[in-house]
Amino acid sequence: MKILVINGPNLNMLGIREPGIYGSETYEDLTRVITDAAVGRGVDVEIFQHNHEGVIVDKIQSALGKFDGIVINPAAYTHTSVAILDALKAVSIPAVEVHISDVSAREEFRQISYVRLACIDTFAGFGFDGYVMAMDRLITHLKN
Ligand code: CA2
Repeated sequence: MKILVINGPNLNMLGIREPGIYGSETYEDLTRVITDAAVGRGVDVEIFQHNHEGVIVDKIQSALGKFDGIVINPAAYTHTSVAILDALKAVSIPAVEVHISDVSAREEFRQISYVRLACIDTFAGFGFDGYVMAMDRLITHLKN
C-alpha cells in the first residue's frame, strides 16, 4: 500500500515559532513520526511539503496511478483553496484531512475547509498523532 502525505505552507517552520499552538517539535520530528508509523504498518510512504498552492495541485495530479491514499494537511490553503479541492476530486484517490491544532476551536476563518469536501475523514487537534490516525483510517478504508 502506497500513501502520500502532503503538508502545506509553513509546516516546515514547525518548532521554530508558536510552540503554544503547534508544539515544540520540528518538521523533521513530524517526518520521523510518519515514517516510523508507516514502517510499523508495512506501508510505503512519501512525505511532501510545499509552500505553493500550484505545486501542491501538481503533486496531487501526479499521484494518480501511483498512490492508494493521500493524507493531507493543506495548512492555510485548507481555508481558501478550491484548486486543491478540485485536484483531490479529479484524482479520486481516498484522502484524509489532518490538522495539528483543533481548528474548530480557533478563529472563525479556520472553521471553513474546502478540502474536507473531498476527504473521507478529518483528524484535528491530535498533534502529530493525527497523521498516524489518518494513516490508520486510510488503511482501514483501503482494506474494506
Ligand atoms: O493545525 C494545523 O495543522 C493547520 O493546518 C496549521 C496551519 C494553519 O494555517 C491551519 O489553520 C491549521 C499553519 C501551518 C504552520 O504554521 C506555522 C506558523 C508559525 C510557526 C510554525 C508553523
